[in-house]
Amino acid sequence: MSGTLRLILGDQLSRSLASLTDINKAVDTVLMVEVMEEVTYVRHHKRKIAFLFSAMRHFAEELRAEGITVDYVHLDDADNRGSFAGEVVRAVARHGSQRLVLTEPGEHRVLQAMRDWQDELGIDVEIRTDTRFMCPPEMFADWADGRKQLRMDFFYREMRRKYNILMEGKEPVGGKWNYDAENRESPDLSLQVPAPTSFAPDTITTEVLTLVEDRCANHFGDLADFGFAVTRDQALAVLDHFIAERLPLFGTYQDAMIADEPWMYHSHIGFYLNCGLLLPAEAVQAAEAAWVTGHAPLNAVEGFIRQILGWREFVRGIYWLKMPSYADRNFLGAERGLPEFYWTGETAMNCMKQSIDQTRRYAYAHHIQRLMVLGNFALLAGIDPRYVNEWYLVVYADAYEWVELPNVSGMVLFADGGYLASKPYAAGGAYINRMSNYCSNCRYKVAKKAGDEACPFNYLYWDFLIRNRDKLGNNARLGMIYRSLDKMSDDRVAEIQADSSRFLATLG
Ligand code: FAD
Ligand code: DLZ
Ligand code: SF4
Repeated sequence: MSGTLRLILGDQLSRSLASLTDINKAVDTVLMVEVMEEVTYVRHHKRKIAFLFSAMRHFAEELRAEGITVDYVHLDDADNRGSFAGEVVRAVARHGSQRLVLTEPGEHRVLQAMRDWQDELGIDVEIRTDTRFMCPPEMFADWADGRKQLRMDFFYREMRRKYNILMEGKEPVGGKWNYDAENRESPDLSLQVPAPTSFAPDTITTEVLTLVEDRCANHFGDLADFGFAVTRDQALAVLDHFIAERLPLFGTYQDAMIADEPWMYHSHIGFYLNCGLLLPAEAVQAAEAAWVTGHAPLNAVEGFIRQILGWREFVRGIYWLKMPSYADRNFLGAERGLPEFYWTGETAMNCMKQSIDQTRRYAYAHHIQRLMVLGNFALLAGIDPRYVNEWYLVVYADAYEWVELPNVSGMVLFADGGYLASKPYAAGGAYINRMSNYCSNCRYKVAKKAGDEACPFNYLYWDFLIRNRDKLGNNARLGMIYRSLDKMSDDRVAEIQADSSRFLATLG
């Protein structure tokens, strides 16, 4: 009798994955497939593809070393049908399988397809819950039930209590749930930021880099100096180095941006959490332990834990609760195309240029670059959420729809009308100037409000509020800002609109 076939996707590289726990090494087969459909349904960044293929190939080797049979289909294999479904059909025939075990995927699109496989394949298909997350979708749905708006802060408190993280009995350690008042310092240009943890490509990675250069030549992004972790041991080393070297200053400089310094005091573990090489619980526990031993202060540790136990689980909860309609939300009716410079970096706005160039080189930008520079511009300029979502899904090596979509449509673009965020994260140039050194080397003048030399974020900010008054005017958190707008003279409003029209017309 043939054993069970167990399909492992590129973002399921965890030995503790639900579909691997009961594997029978004597008869079962693990199936892993590199397929063009996943590479091109959006044309992912070259570095992201290379990272994932190398991590998949290393994971397959590790399973084999354990005595597990792995059927690994390479992108260039002659009969590769190019899709999950096509490769599953071939594998079922190859192995004479009567049973296929899966773990639920990270994207609604793939889950829908998997649900049809039972009928299409005529064999028993079992889809298991992904137990690697700390908040199962049902628990999130219970928490969200009856709430008109969802607020991460309240969800996060529940998670702290549930997992007893940074708690003293029923109270948060230190008496506060959130220490952001001590975080978010402006950048200190004399900082000696530690170098990122990086690994020289081995034979497997070198082969993959050649494959990606060859097959994905017209995709966005660079492959030079590839240094991602591609095994669990390497990913654990990234986490260890973060805890040892960066965590103590994580909170303080969480929002700071310095030209040519992409990595700052962030952890750079999103790539590994999202493909399964690291688990969220172990990152949370490592950070908590650093506080217990006195290695890192509470403001840093709490801030870091909130990102993983709070934000990461929160956005995933929203994704599964609201899909598929969430992907179509466009509350502000934004219709503009994506400016070409999001791909080329050719713009005189230095903050945008720095963030895009770095994204092209590393498939990475930290949260504030994604939110307050690249996202803020897309919001102010009124770019259609479909294009913005596609761009973010393509360009970051940690991007999968479950985490990318709520961040972009909910947090950045307010496309869900305020379900995830209580107000749009819109800001003028002063915020970027306060949190970075970008403005000192820009063709535009951040202190100027009007005219050709003025920072575009300054007039676009007000233009955005004027344009969307019918949708945002009643938002209590924007009341003061709209009152300031009301005090502006008609001439000033006309000037803002003229500057904005002139600038937006240049975007094509
Ligand atoms: P750190 O700053 O060190 O944070 C630690 C971890 O916390 C991250 O690795 C991540 O797992 C988690 N985290 C932090 N913020 C968030 C958040 N808002 N949502 C979910 N998890 C969070 N994160 C992704 O993992 N994939 C994405 O596709 C993605 N797209 C984003 C798009 C936009 C517009 C914005 C504003 C944010 C996005 N984020 C995304 C969240 C965040 O920017 C990244 O998780 C973070 O920059 C990854 O770098 P890091 O590992 O150094 O994170
Ligand atoms: C992102 C990605 C890419 C580029 N290629 C593959 C692949 O060839 N095989 C695979 O199993 N997974 C790949 N992935 C990750 C999938 O897109 C991801 O598993 C689904 O989107 C579900 O989250
Ligand atoms: Fe960006 Fe404006 Fe500063 Fe230039 S002046 S870097 S456009 S915020």
